[in-house]
Amino acid sequence: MSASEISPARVTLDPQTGVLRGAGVTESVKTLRQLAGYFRDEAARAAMDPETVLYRVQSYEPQPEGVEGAICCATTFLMPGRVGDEYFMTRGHYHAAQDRPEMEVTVSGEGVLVLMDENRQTRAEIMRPGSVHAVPPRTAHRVANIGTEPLVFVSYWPSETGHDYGEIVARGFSGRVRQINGKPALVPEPEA
Ligand code: M6P
Ligand code: ZN
Repeated sequence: MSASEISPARVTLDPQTGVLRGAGVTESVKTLRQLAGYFRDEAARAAMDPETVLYRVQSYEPQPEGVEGAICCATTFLMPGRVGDEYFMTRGHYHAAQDRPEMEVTVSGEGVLVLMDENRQTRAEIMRPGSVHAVPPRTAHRVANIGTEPLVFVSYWPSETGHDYGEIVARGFSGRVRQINGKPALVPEPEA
């Protein structure tokens, strides 16, 4: 029997910082300019510096989006801050392949995962270092940073999943994470 080489991983995820490195890792940035229309107080958003970075996402997708055959992962670095009384947050989305789930694992910081089902029922889970969150199929998901430091979390989903932002752009979430009397709360959002 001849020994074969044991090779190092081609991609690494730093467990302390969440930083993903290696072949095939891509990065994207979302600024306040790109989140026009997502926050409750659009006038407050428009009055802020449009180049303010809200979040960065480092992704490792072994298959292209929409093509089956892999599990993808991504680290999101979501900055602290607010637009009016609403905490900085990701856009949020449903999945194009609606029966596909996702998982979020918090690395550092303090956040809220907002989950909205097909009937637009919204609930929320606290994100803390080490917390693990199952996003069920057919459930829109968005993350808000309620802390004072960056919120870092790692997401896992099947490569064939795909993102669907249409419904969120059109109708938003039925609840928003806002600072009420100095504390974060999930506040029902009346339909327009
Ligand atoms: C997580 C995952 C990604 C998503 C990112 C930012 O990392 O859910 O798939 O792209 O958050 O969220 P969004 O695309 O909704 O702005
Ligand atoms: Zn998703």
